Amino acid sequence: MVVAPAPILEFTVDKPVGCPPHALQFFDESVPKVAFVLWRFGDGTIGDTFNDPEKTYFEPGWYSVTLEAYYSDYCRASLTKDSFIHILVPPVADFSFSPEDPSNLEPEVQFTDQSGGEPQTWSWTFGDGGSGIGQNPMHTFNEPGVYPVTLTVSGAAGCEDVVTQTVIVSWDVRLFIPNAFSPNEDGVNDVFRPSVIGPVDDYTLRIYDRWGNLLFESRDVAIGWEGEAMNGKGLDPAVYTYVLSVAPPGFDGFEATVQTHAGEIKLIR
Ligand SMILES: [Ca+2]
Repeated sequence: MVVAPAPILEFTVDKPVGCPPHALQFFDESVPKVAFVLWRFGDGTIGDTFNDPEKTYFEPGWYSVTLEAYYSDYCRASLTKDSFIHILVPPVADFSFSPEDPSNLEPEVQFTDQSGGEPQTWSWTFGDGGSGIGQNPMHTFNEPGVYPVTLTVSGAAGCEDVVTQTVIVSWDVRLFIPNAFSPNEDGVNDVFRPSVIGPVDDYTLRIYDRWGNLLFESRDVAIGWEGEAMNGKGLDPAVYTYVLSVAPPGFDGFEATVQTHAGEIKLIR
């Protein structure tokens, strides 16, 4: 029996550090190369018969790699490189934002990074054509709509993660409703007219007396109650009831939320 001399085992790898899933290639640099080899990749998997195997690691960690060469009939040589492959822990992208229900009245949104791991850079797109960098950017949405906001974080060795959340910016209206007025034609506070800030798609103001009789109705923001009944007769000083219903426009398929307010209005002469 002729016993071949033991090969001098050696191997290298093209990319020893990476993010999962990390694909790399080992190179058998042994002299002489042995036809039958076994690779132990350190994650429980093995490869055989290939001198230069490709391999993908899926989990973060350090991996020791062993090359075993079977030469002659019963001879085996092996080389282990400890902690040869390093698969990094990628960051996990996440964020919150405030207010959670922005509107035309509150269009500035503060975004706050909540990512896990150790991101080193942050890249944002706000879904309206705007973009930003930095960990906690502020963004102003110029009009109501449904915006997909995407945060991309990257950590060591370029490990990246991406998350998208939807920000809904709605139309909103703010109302200021007086509780008294004096329709005595002195030019001061002669009309009961709630003031409305923001766009209005639908508006109804109704005034009732204490018996529930309708005294006045307006469907125009600009037209208020001058303290008269339906027949134009001036009413006596008393407390009356108003019911006000205001709806901002819908947008992107969203129905607007109708605001309804009821209360008392004191008529003073
Ligand atoms: Ca007055």
